[in-house]
Amino acid sequence: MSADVSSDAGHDARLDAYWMPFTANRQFKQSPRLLTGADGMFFRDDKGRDVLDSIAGLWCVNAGHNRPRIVRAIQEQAAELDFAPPFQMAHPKAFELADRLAQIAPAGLNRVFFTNSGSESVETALKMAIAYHRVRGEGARTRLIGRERGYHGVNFGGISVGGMVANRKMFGHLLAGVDHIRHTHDPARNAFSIGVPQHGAEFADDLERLIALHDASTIAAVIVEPVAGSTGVLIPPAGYLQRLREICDKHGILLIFDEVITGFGRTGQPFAAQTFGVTPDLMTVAKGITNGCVPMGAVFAQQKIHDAFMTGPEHLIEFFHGYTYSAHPLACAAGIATLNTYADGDLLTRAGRMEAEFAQALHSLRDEPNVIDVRNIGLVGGIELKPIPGEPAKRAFNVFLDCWNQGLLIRTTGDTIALSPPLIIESQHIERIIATLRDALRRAA
Ligand code: PXG
Ligand code: PLP
Repeated sequence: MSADVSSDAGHDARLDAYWMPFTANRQFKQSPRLLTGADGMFFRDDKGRDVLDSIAGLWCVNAGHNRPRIVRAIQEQAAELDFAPPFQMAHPKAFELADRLAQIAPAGLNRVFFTNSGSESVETALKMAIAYHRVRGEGARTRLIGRERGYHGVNFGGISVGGMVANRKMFGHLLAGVDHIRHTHDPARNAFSIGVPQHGAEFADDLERLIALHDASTIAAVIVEPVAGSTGVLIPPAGYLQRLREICDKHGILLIFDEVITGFGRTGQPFAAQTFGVTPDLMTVAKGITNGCVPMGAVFAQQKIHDAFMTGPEHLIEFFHGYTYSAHPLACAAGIATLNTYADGDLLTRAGRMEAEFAQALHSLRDEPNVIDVRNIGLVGGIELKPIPGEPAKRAFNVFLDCWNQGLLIRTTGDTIALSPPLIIESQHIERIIATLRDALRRAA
């Protein structure tokens, strides 16, 4: 863009109209970072530089960028059937994709409801949980329990059960009847744990405290991320998820796993439920379901939950919920091609095979300046930095800008660096990520 169109703020005025999501808009527009192409492990920017992608776009491009099979499937679908209404109508690929997804899902999660994002998946799951109890005659179970530091997207249900303060405090009273169990972060006991931290299964007992307060008969569901991503990569302590499952079972409360980030191979199995051996009643996904290529999300439900709705006259709608673009043909075509691509490369279990090497590389940063914790599981890494006094998030943002200038895309949240590379990552990419980060951490000291 030419420099002759400038706004009062001293940047190109043609950047003004786009109000960017979750972005420091003014900082960005002074010095834009524009991506114009991608292939495999790399983005290309508008200056023609190759930028190594250590975050799979935004935790979504799990098979790497611009995979030919997925690209072709989208192109062919667009030319064949652009749109099909999803209410009272369908197209064949919606059934094919749901069936394929059910085959790789954790045990029993064999009913699939399509949405267009993780946020929509969360709203859908919360509504399913409340309605499920109602159709079974337990209509008093309306309360939803989330967890401190949780991220469940940005819609009102999601920020209500979510626990990231900045995402909630601006937006009023949110949903009524929501409470939160405590988070699982315990650096005093668990800092620099390699993989699953050993201490803190008892944090799950906080759910018993809320049950004692509200009574189980008022609680519909508990929603947690198996691994909390957005808040800065918190790995569940050994035994914690099992304990949550047991408490939910004891009290007839549904357990929802939000696997928007952990789904599709991130932790070493197709889903974190399988990695941790704990099966939820409902499971939300998005992102990797189409390798990030076309927006799509889904909710997986245990068959008993689906079947509970299948009562009443057969010509009546059973669940009054859905989106114009649920099971969009382009998304379904991309989803099927994505599952084929994952299968071809054995990608949904590759994070487990790469975990030890990735962990060792990450933890080699522990003695670099201001590193106060390193956390990892599968192909997820978190590096927590000591904040600059009085300027939270600044040190990590400086590291982010430095890495960008060195041709590496990372992600930061607060003062934690989060890494979630495409599952096709090779040793040479790991080495480059760690070397670039090491230099940037030293410069940010
Ligand atoms: N649940 C979880 C667990 C997520 O991680 C969502 C729901 C919402 O998905 P959508 O598709 O509506 O964005 C997410 C999304 C980050 C980051 O930097 C994480 C997400 C989104 C944007 C940034 O950690 N996760
Ligand atoms: N708002 C209005 C006025 C609508 O008519 C619709 C859908 O028909 C929506 C919102 C919801 O849009 P979507 O189904 O894409 O979520």
